[in-house]
Amino acid sequence: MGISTVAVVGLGYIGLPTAAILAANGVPVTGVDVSSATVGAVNRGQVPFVEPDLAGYVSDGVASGRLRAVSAPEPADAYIVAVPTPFMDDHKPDLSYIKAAAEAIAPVLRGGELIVLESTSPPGTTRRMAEWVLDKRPDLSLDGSGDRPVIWFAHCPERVLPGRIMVELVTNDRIVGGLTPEAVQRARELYQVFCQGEILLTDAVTAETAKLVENSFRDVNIAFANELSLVADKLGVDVWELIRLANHHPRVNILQPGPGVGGHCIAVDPWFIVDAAPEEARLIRTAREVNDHKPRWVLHKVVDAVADLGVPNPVIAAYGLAFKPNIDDLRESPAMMITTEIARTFPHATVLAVEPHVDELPAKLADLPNVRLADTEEALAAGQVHVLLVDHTQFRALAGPLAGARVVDTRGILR
Ligand code: SAJ
Repeated sequence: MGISTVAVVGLGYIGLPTAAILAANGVPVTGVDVSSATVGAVNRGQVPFVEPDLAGYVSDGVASGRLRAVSAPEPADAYIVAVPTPFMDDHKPDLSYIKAAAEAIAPVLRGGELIVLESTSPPGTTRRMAEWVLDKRPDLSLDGSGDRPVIWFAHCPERVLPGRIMVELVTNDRIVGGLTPEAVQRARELYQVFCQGEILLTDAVTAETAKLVENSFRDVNIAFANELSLVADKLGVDVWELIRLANHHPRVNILQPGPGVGGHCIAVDPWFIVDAAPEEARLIRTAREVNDHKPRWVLHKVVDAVADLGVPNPVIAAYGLAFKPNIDDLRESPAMMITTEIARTFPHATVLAVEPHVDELPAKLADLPNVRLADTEEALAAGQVHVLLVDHTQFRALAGPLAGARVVDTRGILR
């Protein structure tokens, strides 16, 4: 059976771009989401979050009739599951969204469909997803055994960088791993519709682990840079200068330190490896701990700066809430965490949060009486301690205005 219709389950940062790019390539797509607000927005051709170029793809897809959002799965030839896989308090993966997606798809299956898991997942999750589907549909099978119609299961981890999603969806190489060789071939056929990169074929568990390894590699390397920032501070050395010089070595390429590692991927995925191999994944665990410690270290620097200022009701300006530059995504953001903790630590201070990419403060900050959203001009004029948390392009111009001010610069903006 060819793939002429696709359902994408989960219209978030990955699912919606994937649905839109399939529609742009001529495939009728239904996007499925449990949020009626998201379904409504997409059907009006709107995008509920900021991602360059996505809005045009979505509005074109809806206008062409090839992209439609619904609140429950409808029959399709292929399903792409792109739902969140957060971790729980003990760092164990929460697979409840995948289970819910599997159980929602199961009733509409006819046999012969492909189901691809794109969500970043611990090793073995594609197989568990298959079990959840087949538990609901014992009349179907993985391999045609017992003369039951087959459902093909595969994993194709998303690898796009927020901020460049519409480009990287097309140009990145993709890893496709199946529970059976036939599933791999069918999944390749689906991704060939829009992916111009190489499509690399393997089994499902290797594909799942490859994704986790990619993000752990980056986490470990950022941890190295963050650790250097602590070492350099102790030695009285400028870490940005230190890294710039070391990177002149032909085989050294150190990343940049920051206030910590944010986002829903790099700060999460390494824990899936630690959970799967706790005795073995020592470096990966330590890197997570180093990166998770960094926001607390920054908070201490702010406490020192406020103590040095020595006034009872200081005005503290925090620049940036997003988890990285030039996006509006505040999830797992160390800047959010630090700003919240500053406000709690100094209840008599006024905290001016500057985030040009949002119109209102997220509830967690809005609930604090001493925090409000401010623009850069107000923060520069009123702030007595300035905390630079995100290197948004517009903050690059702050070096001049902040010359001589009391600054905690976590991103090397003033360099
Ligand atoms: N960061 C630093 N220093 C650096 C680079 C990044 O502190 O030198 C921080 C950022 O500020 C941010 C965090 O790390 O808080 C993560 O940002 P990122 O740009 O490294 O990555 P993400 O989370 O936006 O996207 C990553 C990408 N993975 C890799 O580069 C290996 C992306 O390709 C994945 O698709 C994405 O995770 C995902 O969804 O898994």
